[in-house]
Amino acid sequence: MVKFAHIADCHLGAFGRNPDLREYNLKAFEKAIDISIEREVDFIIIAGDLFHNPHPDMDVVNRAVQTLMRARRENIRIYSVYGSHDFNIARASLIDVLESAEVFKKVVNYLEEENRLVLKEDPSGVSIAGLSGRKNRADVSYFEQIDFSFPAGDDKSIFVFHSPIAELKPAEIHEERSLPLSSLPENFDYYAGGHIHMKIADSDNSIYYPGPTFGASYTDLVRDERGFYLVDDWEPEYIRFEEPEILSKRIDAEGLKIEELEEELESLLNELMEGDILLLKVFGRLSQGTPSDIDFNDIKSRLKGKGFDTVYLNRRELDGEELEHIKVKEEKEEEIERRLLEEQVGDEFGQSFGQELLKVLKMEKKDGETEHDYEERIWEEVWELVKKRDEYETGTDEAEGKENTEGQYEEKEYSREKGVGGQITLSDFGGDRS
Ligand SMILES: [Mn+2]
Repeated sequence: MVKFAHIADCHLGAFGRNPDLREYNLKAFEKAIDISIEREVDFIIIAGDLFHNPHPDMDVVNRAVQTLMRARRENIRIYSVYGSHDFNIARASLIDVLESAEVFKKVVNYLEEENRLVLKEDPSGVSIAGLSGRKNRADVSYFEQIDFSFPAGDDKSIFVFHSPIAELKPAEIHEERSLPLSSLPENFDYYAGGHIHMKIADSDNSIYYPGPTFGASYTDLVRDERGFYLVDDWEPEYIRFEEPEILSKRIDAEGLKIEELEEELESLLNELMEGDILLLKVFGRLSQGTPSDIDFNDIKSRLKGKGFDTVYLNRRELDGEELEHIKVKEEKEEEIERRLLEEQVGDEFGQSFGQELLKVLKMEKKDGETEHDYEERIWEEVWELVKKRDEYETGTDEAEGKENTEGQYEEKEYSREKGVGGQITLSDFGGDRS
């Protein structure tokens, strides 16, 4: 009897600006692997987005490899596809490096001449095939192009993918970005999904999404399910992580005067609260005063003093009545930029996005670099930043009950040329690039 773990959307390296959340995220992944080892699985499937970006920090890589190698030393095989985050169209991603080092095997194995996917056979006798995800409509058309008529066999089989399925997806994901159920290859015994950051189980069709092990955004953290699937003799069991305990608070500041918002915050500070992580969302338009009249750093540290490991403040949707006058003191250029961003941009992510964007835009042309190459380089860097930001601005905040049109899975139409002559090639899609 075969036993395997189905993990997805670990996003290792996420929350780069919040060391506590970054650590929680890494720990959750380690826990998933360690539980898989304890439960003596034959193999582990990682259905994309193992890393938060294609070239993560080396300390994150080191933690991930140490963890994966614990499983490898117990002779547990690991199979993966690219997600939308850990894939880079232009350069090899860390996923490629880990495959080369035989930490795991990619199960995207496509024969271009024959236009078909090849199954990889695990020593347990289970055959595995997969397709990687892309932040792009390309993956939809890809599924339509590939011949999925696998040679019939008696082996049990698993199909790994990193895309939303139209019939199963949450409402905020656009229909046209999703695959119709009918586009999945038939007759697999288990469909191991990734990309959707919530647990979805369609037992009729044997399609499962475990959702993230921890999450990579505020919206992910507001959702209360984190974990992975452990599949024993083809029966999926959801392993839910009860820890860390995440508490979510919201303050509607619509129409409040600044003093009234301060009172609200004070009364929150007097509330009895327990947990490891506090998520605080303050939103709405003040009728008088501006958000920067409030010392949010002080509020955060006082909330933290109530026993939380970390306080994650989201005030992107908090607006003031009038714009402030910008005061410029005698300070260095960088300090002015940093201060203005802190004053004008509500959240830490936006502030660091602004800083990084300014840094990129100030990059100088290298010696010998052509104008064209220089522009390309700047564009690539900006593109990477924008992708990160779009991913951060995640989908509908359910508790809020209103549509957020900037859905996590919605992509803007970027006029990027794809592949040769604009054609989408398999290497665009994450196949073997050799
Ligand atoms: Mn993801």
